[in-house]
Amino acid sequence: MQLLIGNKNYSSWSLRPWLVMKQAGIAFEETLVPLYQGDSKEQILRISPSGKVPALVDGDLVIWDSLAIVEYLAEKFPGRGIWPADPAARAVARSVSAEMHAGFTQLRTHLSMDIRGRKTARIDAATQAEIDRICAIWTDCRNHFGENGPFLFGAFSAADAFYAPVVTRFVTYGVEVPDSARQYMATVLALPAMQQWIADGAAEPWSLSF
Ligand SMILES: N[C@@H](CCC(=O)N[C@@H](CS)C(=O)NCC(=O)O)C(=O)O
Repeated sequence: MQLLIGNKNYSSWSLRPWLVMKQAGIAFEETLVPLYQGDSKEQILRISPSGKVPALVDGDLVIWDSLAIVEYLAEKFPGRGIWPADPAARAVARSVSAEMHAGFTQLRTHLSMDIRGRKTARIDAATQAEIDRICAIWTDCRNHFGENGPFLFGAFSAADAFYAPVVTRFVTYGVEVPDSARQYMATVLALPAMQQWIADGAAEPWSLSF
């Protein structure tokens, strides 16, 4: 399988399926197209019909969109723990992942992912409300489903991958969060795969300003 991704420093959507695949031990080749360069769109469109990354190529099949990719992988590799095994936990994991996939527009606009950057953001009331909602999601998941491990649903699952870019944004913009959230962030950041992604992003030559 081949995973088409954007810059590791900037492409939050690419990080999600990449991290899922690494954590699930799924072998794949990664193809990185630096975003917003002269021919980026053309290069992406050669593989991804939406013109966006990520896209997963499996033989003749192309799957674009991070959530569709993760669902495909969960079906193709059952038993790798991509979603929690318990149906109730799995349903909530899908809910919080879908909430991230479909929402948090203030965060996306004002705190865009720039992993190696250290910035200050003007956090208005609407953005703060989204930050509070994310911290509440993390606390609720940890309290209800997290007893068997340090992640949202105990063991690592796709839900953690969906929130991994938020973890890096909170670091980049020095967002103040409760201790429980800080602990969860440290857990995600300590993953060897996250460390690899962060180091690869830090070494990239491209610099984008949003
Ligand atoms: N809903 C899509 C969003 C994909 C997306 O917006 N990707 C951005 C990069 S993080 C992109 O490809 N931007 C390049 C462009 O629009 O030209 C997903 O979940 O995969």
